[in-house]
Amino acid sequence: MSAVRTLVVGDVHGCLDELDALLEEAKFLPGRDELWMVGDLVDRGPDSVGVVRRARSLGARSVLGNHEEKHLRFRKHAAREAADPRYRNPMKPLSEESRAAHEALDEADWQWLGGLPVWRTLADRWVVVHGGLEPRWPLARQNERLVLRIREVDERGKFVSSGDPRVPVPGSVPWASRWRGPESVLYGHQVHGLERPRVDAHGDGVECWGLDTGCVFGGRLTAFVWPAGEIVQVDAKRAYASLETAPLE
Ligand SMILES: [Mn+2]
Repeated sequence: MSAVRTLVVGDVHGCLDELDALLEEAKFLPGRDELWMVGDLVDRGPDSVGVVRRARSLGARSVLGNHEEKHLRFRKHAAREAADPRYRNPMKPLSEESRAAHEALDEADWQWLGGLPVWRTLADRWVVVHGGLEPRWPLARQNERLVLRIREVDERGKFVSSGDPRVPVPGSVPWASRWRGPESVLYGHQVHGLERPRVDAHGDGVECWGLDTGCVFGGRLTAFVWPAGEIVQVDAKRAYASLETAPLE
């Protein structure tokens, strides 16, 4: 029997068939191996609820993605609206598919989603977080909402955004290119490419691996395998959404 491994899986976005194929490709063995996820299990793809249920049944440890956070926030507003007819949910309505998944999640699913942490640490070296970390602050001072959504930073390592993820602020760079540790980071959220994960390595043992290789956009689903530091991937069966036109947050 081989040693205990932890698989850290990139953004699944409802791609249940690909998640199952990836676990098979990695010869994942429940009870021996651990399954970790970088968040955004839901939305855009064909079976968000199925992915949540699979994650739960395998005892997966995920961090919170911005899509889970949005569903949880929507649910809180909806509950308040139901209790108080004068209250208006300030959020935009969910898309039709998001709404269908939202309504199909059961109480145990919501409990599980509501308990997801914003980051986890793996083996005293790696931080697993959905979006990333703001390089101007140490881990302990990160903003918990921002780390779900960060993509680009300015020259001082401060979060910047044009409001449209497809339009970078002039002079901005991916946060991972400025992060100097001491933690190494495994993250998702930003599709840097549809094939290989993005790796930023600074020569001092600090590495950032971007594991979202756009499965839902017809790319690949990627797992980082700890402690070997290897990558396992499967191809998407098809593109379920368009990287050019899907609303990004
Ligand atoms: Mn995301």
